[in-house]
Amino acid sequence: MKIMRFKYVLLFFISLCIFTNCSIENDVNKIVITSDDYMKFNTSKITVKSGKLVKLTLKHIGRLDVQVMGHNFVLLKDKVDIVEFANKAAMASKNQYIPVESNEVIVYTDMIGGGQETTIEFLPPEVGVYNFICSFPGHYAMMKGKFIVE
Ligand SMILES: [Cu+2]
Repeated sequence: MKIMRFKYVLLFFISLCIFTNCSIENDVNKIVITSDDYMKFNTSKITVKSGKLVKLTLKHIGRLDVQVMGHNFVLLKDKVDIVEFANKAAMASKNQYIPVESNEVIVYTDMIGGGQETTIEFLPPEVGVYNFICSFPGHYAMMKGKFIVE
């Protein structure tokens, strides 16, 4: 009986170890980007390691409302034209400026306003260089950069 209980306790700790694996935490690509009231990201280049989960946080360190100065992070698939995509996105106001049923996007965050932040987790696409933009109307001209998977 005691041995049985010991087994369950052991099993419990093993599964705890698997589900909350802290060593995996070191294996995560942790990215924090800030955006502001001046229509800017703080970086135009993000580099991540292939095969490792990306945990990306977008912060809006400005004060303006999401309706006026909303920002998001949109990672575009290879060979997607930024201008063409952004023009379509600009019309998708009801869908957080992401074209409905778009197959041009790898991943995107919520649209946020001043003082807010949002986090997404995803597995990076295959090794290569991708474009990221903010899809709020008109922002892509200044808010864009390269997302490099190596
Ligand atoms: Cu923006």
